[in-house]
Amino acid sequence: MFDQKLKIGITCYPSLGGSGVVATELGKLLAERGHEIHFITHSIPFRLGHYHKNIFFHEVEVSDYYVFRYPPYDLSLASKMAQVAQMQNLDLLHVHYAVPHAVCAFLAKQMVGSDLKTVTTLHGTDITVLAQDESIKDLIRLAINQSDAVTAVSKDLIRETRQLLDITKPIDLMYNFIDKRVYYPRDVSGMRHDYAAPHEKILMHISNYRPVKRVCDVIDVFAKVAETVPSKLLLVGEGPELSKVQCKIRQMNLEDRVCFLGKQEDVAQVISMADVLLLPSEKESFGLVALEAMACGVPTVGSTAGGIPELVKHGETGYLAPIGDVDAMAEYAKMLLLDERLHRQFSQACLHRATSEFTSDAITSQYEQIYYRVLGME
Ligand code: GMT
Repeated sequence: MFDQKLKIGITCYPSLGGSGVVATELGKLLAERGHEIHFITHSIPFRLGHYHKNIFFHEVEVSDYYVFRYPPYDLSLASKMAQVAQMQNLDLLHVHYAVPHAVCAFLAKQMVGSDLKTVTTLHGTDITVLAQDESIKDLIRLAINQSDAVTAVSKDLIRETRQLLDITKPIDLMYNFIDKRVYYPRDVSGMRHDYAAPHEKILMHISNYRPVKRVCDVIDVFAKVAETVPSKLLLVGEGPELSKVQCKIRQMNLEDRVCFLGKQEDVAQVISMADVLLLPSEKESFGLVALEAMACGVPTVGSTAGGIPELVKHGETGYLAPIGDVDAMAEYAKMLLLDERLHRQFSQACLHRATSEFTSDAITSQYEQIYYRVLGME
């Protein structure tokens, strides 16, 4: 049964974030294995790239009927899911992020019938932030309970889902993964020279600059490191707190030592320039960027928030300190940057851990097993 090819609808946030990246990469990998993948989203997922055999895109169009003060995207999505499921004869819908996608999948299933199975993957703030909101908590609980299978990207997220929503049904652990054909240490010596002198180290932060990322802590850590280590800070990405961060950099007179790279497509190339990745988040269900760094041989210094300790092994592939403890994080970063032998050892451990524990091959197979299970094909 396990080689039976499936027809799978995937819904995610197509234009941003780790959840969109994981959903899109998973879709591509499943298509490579011969499954037929139908993305049902409002725009083409940004990581989809060029043409792929077995991958189809169905655009959700929102009605702008004049009585609607707020165009009802969720209803259009649910209807589109049901239409695509019926027309393409889908076996299942795999939705990433509980709100609104799992709720829409539940509605679609009501329209299509119980032969259509639904799998929900929880990614983080759909639980750690939204499930604390009393106005939608019950809706999230309903969507999770009505899914045929639920997965979450760390043990910590499973624990928090159970605690916040009082969920008792099984939740499968499904870590984020990397494609080792893409994520490996790149030779970026030429690029490094664009940002740092040969004797300078490079610290890097990559995120969407939401408050949960605590990017101001990144600046505080870097300022302490830069007191003793000749170094540069490269900031990658953009988001709501970027101007606050820029202001802090000016106030601390660090403009000459910090470079803004904005959003970058080729993360593996950019991340390979770093000596250390900084991830001091307040909430982080997994921390895909730390895995991407790990696969490129770059250790992470960050916080112990959420699922980060399940990924970054303290004292082996990076160092972790309590949220907000910028002094400890700076000391750890200095240890790695001032001791080449230690850095090489951590870098090797990173490569080993990324390629032994978090490969796309293994994790795609685990998702397939879940699909076969909900379809009764085990
Ligand atoms: O980190 C973000 O702000 C983006 C967010 C998302 O919803 O796309 O990422 C979440 O999902 C990723 C993929 O599973 C995880 O690696 C991130 O840790 C998680 N972010 C948070 O929990 C804050």
